Amino acid sequence: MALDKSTIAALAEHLENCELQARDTTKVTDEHPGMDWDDAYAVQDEILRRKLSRGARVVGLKAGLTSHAKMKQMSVETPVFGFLVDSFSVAEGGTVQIKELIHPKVEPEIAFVLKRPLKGPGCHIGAVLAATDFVLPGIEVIDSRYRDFKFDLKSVVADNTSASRFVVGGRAMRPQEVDLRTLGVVMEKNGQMVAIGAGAAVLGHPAAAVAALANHLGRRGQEIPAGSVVLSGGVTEAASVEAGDHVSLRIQHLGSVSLRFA
Ligand code: OOG
Ligand code: MG
Repeated sequence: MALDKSTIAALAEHLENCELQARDTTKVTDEHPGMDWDDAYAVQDEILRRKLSRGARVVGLKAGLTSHAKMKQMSVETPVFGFLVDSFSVAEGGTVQIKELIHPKVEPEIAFVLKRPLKGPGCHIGAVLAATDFVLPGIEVIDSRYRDFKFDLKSVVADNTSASRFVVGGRAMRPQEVDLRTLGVVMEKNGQMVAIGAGAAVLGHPAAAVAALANHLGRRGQEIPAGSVVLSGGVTEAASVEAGDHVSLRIQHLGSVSLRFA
């Protein structure tokens, strides 16, 4: 660790306030270029601790930057991991208030719900499929707290990987019943297609993103708890949204899920 405890606490407070007050900021590494990976995750952990102390509940976890489209869009090369709390969750067909957010974007994702915990190291696609109860479509609303969505990996990790809102729904299917690599993914905004892809865009197989998350947590002595919803990462580039937009995601065999922005 390169940063001391009080610096980490101050950064977490600042980033969380930006989230809660919908204001943007410069990226953390501008002021703290020496920040290392442990510092970045420590800031994220401290944001979680602040939320838990106010009564939030963790409902899931997310992997991000797991497709080449996303890595290219954000000019980075490795996946990142974050948490999802109950206040991020939007009801199927629900409405997100744009004024609560800075510059939201939506991305189509395949969500996993686990029936058994998953622990790394050594977690692999087979273990993920065996521990998964079902998969279903999910739209993640990301909202980087950094100006113009410009960041490096450590800054985005500190910012809980831009996590903001998410919705899951559609038809839950056992992972054995579908080929997650060839599942077609179509996202529409106001009835116009804005993104198409297939499951394999996520690390060759979306379960590989869940395995990477379990391995990441395993290095820190943690696991993915049973019952967690895990967002495996945007299949395509994210699309900007504004008030009045209606976004729907259809995934082959898994039905559709939608949300609206007001
Ligand atoms: C980082 C979060 C990326 C995904 O699914 O790739 C992410 C960002 O692009 O702001 O959630
Ligand atoms: Mg995402």
